[in-house]
Amino acid sequence: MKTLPRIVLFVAAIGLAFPAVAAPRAFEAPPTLPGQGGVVQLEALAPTPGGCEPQGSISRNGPIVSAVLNFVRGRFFINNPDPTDPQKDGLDPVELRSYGGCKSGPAISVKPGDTLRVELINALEKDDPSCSANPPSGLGLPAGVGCFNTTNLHTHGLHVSPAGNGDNVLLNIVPQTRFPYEINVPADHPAGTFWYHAHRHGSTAVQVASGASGVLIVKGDRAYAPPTPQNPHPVADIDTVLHDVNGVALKEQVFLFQQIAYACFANQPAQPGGPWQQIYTTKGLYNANSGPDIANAPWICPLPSPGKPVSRGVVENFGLQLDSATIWDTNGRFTSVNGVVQPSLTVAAGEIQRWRFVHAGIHDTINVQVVRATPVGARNLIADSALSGNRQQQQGDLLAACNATPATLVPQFEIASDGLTRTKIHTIHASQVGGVLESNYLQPGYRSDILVVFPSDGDYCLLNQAAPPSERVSNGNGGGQGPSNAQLLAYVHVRGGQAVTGDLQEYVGKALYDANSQLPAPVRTGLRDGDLRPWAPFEMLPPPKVDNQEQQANFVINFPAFTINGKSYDPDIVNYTREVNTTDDWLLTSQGEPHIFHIHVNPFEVMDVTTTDANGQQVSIYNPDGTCRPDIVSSDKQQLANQYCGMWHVFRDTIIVENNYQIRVRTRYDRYIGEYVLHCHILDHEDAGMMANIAIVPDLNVPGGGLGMPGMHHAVPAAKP
Ligand SMILES: [Cu+2]
Repeated sequence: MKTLPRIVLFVAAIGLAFPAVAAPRAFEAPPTLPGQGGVVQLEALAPTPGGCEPQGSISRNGPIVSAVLNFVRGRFFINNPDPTDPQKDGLDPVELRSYGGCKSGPAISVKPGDTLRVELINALEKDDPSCSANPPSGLGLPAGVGCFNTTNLHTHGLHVSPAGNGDNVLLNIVPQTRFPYEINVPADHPAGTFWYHAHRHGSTAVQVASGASGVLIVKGDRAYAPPTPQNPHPVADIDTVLHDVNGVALKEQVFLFQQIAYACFANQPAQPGGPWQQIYTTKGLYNANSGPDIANAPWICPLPSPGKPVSRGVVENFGLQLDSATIWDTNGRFTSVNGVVQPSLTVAAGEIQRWRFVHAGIHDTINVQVVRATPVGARNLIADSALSGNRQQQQGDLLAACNATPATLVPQFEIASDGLTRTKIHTIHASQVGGVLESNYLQPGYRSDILVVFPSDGDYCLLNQAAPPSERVSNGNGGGQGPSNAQLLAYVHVRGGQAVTGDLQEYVGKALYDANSQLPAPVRTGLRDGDLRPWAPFEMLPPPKVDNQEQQANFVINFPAFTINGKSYDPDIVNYTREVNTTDDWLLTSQGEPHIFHIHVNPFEVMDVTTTDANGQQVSIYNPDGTCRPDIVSSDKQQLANQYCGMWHVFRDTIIVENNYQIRVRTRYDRYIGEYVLHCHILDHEDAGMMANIAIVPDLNVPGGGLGMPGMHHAVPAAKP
């Protein structure tokens, strides 16, 4: 017993001599809401003391799913693999606007035909300087940005009503109030991976960059049924075939990728210009007047000392923390997976899993690759889950250990894009086309469901692969905003199981074939070969009526104006008025730098992507069979086209619009009338004005679009722009 203090001292001395290496962090599924629970009182929702206690509840009564979702300032910790981070155990204390005080929003799961009732409780403080008539100058708020404590809720990708208390993002849920959302998920809604996030114009980017997002899964159990003359395309869910020969469902993992842009401030509320003006970086304090040296330095959270205040990690300064095309690339923060940075996941060899990827970040591309690791030198950093340093510092070790080559790249078999089951499995691999090492290119808002299988024991990296220079946004030619350095998203340790020696695509096909003997022979054989049409909710949209004018959305930054078709967002203007149950073709373009088109309520079909050839002509990047043209994808200048390979006639709700490309999509305003929005899903652009209102009316050929009665003046859509 007497020796104990000396051991403690010895350990403490080691701790001083060598910076502590953060312990590996286990992969965590997203939090879930407690199954039962009373209504939570507003006054009970003070900042959470630490850790994740998903305040709120969820319960089911027949088809009614009732959830209480609390929007609170949560205090918790984000692990930081950088050993120069002086915080205890490498855990940065943060205080962020969050759902339930958790690092990522609770996962919510519903079935087609359910009514999802969400009691959204905004428990943030009424005192909100960003919402005052004269916000503090130091916050650097562009016109229209602010009210960071006002919120609402968007169910991204769901085909539900945008009106009333449905998926209505034109609502203001102010602090210290609650609102009853009622999301009626139609009985014929496709099963898939969707998500929810805050969407109040002006505070969307700050809130989503704080982690105010969660996965929203629609689970389906509709088995394959043969088409009949009365029902030529019966609804069936891919979920019903994703099981093993014993009927046990394939293991699923949710990867909610968040890019939480927290910074620690030398915050002195009384300073001129207002609070939240000085961010700690490795090179000193970063503020609105800093030169590029400090503005591009990684952010740190030092320990406070007398005379040196250090805030918890927060997202409060729009100008410093969000409003830059390169800030996420330089700030040193890590993309987290369900709230954990670089978690470790263990999988058995030969086990097919379904991974649901959700890009819940606000403006940076994630180029997902799965790469087999090779030991480098004496220490196997990947096997030990022991990469350390900030992102830039990890780069060397990561490139050596997880070098992507045709031999190390593990294919991803994509079964659904943006939640919607594809008509054919899309393999992301070392492409036959131009020899490109493909990535699963995820832009903010995208979802991708993949099947993945690891061939043998060993260690693997889930990478956010670096973008080549031609895809960088900063090279003057626009680009995809992929990271300049490869980054590790997660460690995957493959242990046990059965090694797979043959072709992985054949292995997955055979496993699906063997497990689904209930299917008619041609359907079963089709499934083996990647044909998913029986489970795809959409195949083709019939063309619009000939007199329907092509709709356009052209994204341009005319600094400081962020515009669509030359106009910044004006809540008072309906920019597009269209008729329910009709179809339109749309042309999407960007100038200067890429933007990300997202429209609510209805998905769209990607009809074509064209770019300018050497003669100045617009040419399709696709061959007639929908594969990418090798001469276009392999040319140095056109690698951006890779982003669109695999999208031909695919249904999505979000798509990157590269400058120098023309994107043609087709959409049907199915079933729902009401006002909703289309916008850039680079959410700081959206807040700054890159959004437009669209009204879907019953009938374009009658007064008022068929809304309201003659003489009524309060529901008449504005004239077309
Ligand atoms: Cu944009």
